[in-house]
Amino acid sequence: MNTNLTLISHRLCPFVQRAVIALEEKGVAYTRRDIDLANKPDWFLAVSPLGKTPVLLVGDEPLFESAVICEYLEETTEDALHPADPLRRAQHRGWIEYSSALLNAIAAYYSAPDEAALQAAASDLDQRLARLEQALGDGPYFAGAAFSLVDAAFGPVFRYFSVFERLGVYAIPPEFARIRAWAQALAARESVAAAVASDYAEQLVRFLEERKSELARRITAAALAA
Ligand SMILES: N[C@@H](CCC(=O)N[C@@H](CS)C(=O)NCC(=O)O)C(=O)O
Repeated sequence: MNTNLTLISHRLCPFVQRAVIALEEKGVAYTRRDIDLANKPDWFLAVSPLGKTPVLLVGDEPLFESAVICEYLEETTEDALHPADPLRRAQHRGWIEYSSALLNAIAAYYSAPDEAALQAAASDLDQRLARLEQALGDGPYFAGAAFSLVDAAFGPVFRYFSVFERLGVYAIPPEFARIRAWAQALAARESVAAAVASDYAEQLVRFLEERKSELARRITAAALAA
């Protein structure tokens, strides 16, 4: 690709990470520009109709919505990350949508205002993961040996769970062995690791502690007791 690509990003945003992973997998040159979503610059608002990251600037043409950005990269670059078969490709798009719903469920979990809401959000996560477990084959990736855009979408999902597990607040249930193995394979993939800074876990914990949520109270109490 000859056009300059700039990915307008936020350091923790899971949707940004999808686009970074696709760019890295395809070996496409790009510049990443992180912004502060709590203090959005005017130049960002001018190119982001929903005021959300990611936005990919293709030259000076803005593209918004992570799934759309990934589809554009797929159509314009080498190294396909979608299956060639139209039915399989459509199914992959469905599972990418599923990962977006899972990200919303994760946000509901870390924003839950009280104990009852936190427990309800955790069991909602369990149910969503149970359905996902049924969709998986032998791995290591979603569709077997080939890394796909579904993997790019779930890498950022599992990153939350790995931090939650380290904090002792939530983990992928052990009976979902296929998901646990898949999450490990994704964490070990170079493109997935490269999508965040090395201090991601500390930054995420700080972000979680700043919520006025039950999870924030738990993390803070555990840190005080340690
Ligand atoms: N559907 C969008 C979701 C993007 C999104 O929600 N981004 C968040 C950050 S992870 C955002 O920019 N939120 C706006 C804000 O925090 O003000 C996509 O897939 O790109």
